Amino acid sequence: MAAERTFIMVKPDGVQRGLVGEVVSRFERKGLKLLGAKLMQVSNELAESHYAEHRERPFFNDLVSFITSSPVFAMVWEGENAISIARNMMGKTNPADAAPGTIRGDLGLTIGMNIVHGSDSPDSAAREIALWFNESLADYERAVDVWLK
Ligand code: RTP
Ligand code: MG
Repeated sequence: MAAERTFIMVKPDGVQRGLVGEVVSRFERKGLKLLGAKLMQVSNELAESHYAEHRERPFFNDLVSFITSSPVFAMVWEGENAISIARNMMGKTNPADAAPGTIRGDLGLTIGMNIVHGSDSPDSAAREIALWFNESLADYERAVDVWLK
């Protein structure tokens, strides 16, 4: 299977709690390849566009307020099955249901502040990468890649 790309973001709670390194480290150790990363303040426009699928949900305004409340750390990671692998590593949406060993299961408490976002399908990954990264992504080889296939 060809390498897949996914959009991952450490949400404001993760940045405020000093968990950026922990999250990056987990994806690095897994073998995924980092193609882009930036700490950024999210505008209302970007937040509403990112979470457009939830526009009619009762928690939409709270979600937009939360994601714009403090900087996030936005990333693109690449690897075989990167989208589903990252989702599995994140754990279920509600940290109360997320298994130990997952990011949300190990580090989170409530659904409103669940530390990370990850694309949930190839279509959403393509949409989110285009939305969050105007700049070109890194293009490089790693010697370790021969040990990950
Ligand atoms: P995400 O998009 O952030 O990666 O999370 P997800 O796919 O696991 O969950 P999703 O259904 O897309 O929901 C997006 C975010 O909205 C918040 N949420 N709150 N109060 C609620 O019932 C509720 N449901 C969802 C969560 O922060 C979730 O990550
Ligand atoms: Mg989602």
